[in-house]
Amino acid sequence: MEFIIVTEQYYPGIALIQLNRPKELNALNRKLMEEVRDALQALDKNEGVRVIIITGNEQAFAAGADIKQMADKSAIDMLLIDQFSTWDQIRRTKKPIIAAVSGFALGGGCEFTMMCDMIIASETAKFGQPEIKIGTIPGAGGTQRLTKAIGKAKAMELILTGRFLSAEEAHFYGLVNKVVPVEMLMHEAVELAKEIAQMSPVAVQLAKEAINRSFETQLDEGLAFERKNFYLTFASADQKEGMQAFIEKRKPTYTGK
Ligand code: DAK
Repeated sequence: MEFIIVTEQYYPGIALIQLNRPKELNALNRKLMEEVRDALQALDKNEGVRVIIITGNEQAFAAGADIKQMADKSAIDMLLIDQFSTWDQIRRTKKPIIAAVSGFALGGGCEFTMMCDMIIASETAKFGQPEIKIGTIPGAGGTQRLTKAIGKAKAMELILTGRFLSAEEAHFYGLVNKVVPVEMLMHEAVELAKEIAQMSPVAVQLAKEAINRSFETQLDEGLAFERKNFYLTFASADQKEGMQAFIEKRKPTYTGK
């Protein structure tokens, strides 16, 4: 491994992957991402590992995909390189992944943290999708996952301006689980991992799978489901009572029928 450091038993049952290209702020070149994919596949098969933590260093989790590696590529080059297959493998990891983030998590770095299952951030963490500033847009799920995580208005603002979100704001908007002082980052990530590691690994895997499923339902499907339930309320006595009470300017009496 050239660009990552893997510690299989960082703590009993807990593996650690550290992104290790510090001079380039852990810019995610293709080799680094392939190494991450290979490490995750091996850890997924390793029965001694229950939870995986991925971290960077104090300056950066990752400042994005490697711009220097992409700059002169054509659309067809990008298509043929097909980095998506590597990134897709990462999100197929069955075991829970906690991202422990300090410093920059930008562009592909931010998208990488969102492909993890939970995020513990240090007070110095900065999240953002600044691709717009270099003439492109997020390519590894940023427009979808960030929008789902923090809502349309804020995601629009971040993606269209390239502004960063502080750790505090990221917590406020629900992007991260917890914000801690830098020196507590790994401790906090391990505490969370330890708790999960005590649970049935089968149940943890199935729960992770089920939660991720909720992101795969299309809006149309969700709206159709909502609509059927909306119609169904019109089969209830309570809907009749509620609307009649409104018209008669009185308090409704519901029977639950
Ligand atoms: N790529 C390559 N090198 C980078 C880099 C990056 N994303 N970010 C930083 N570096 C390098 C800098 O070039 C510099 O190298 P030297 O000049 O020393 O050789 C070194 O790291 C230190 O950076 P700075 O000197 O710029 O440090 P500062 O503290 O002044 O600034 C910064 C820190 C994070 C604000 C700044 O470095 C910055 O703006 N970086 C770029 C952030 C960015 O635009 N990120 C988005 C990149 S586009 C896909 C998957 C993913 C993606 C696309 C497709 N597929 C699966 C197909 C994702 C795309 C992106 O992420």
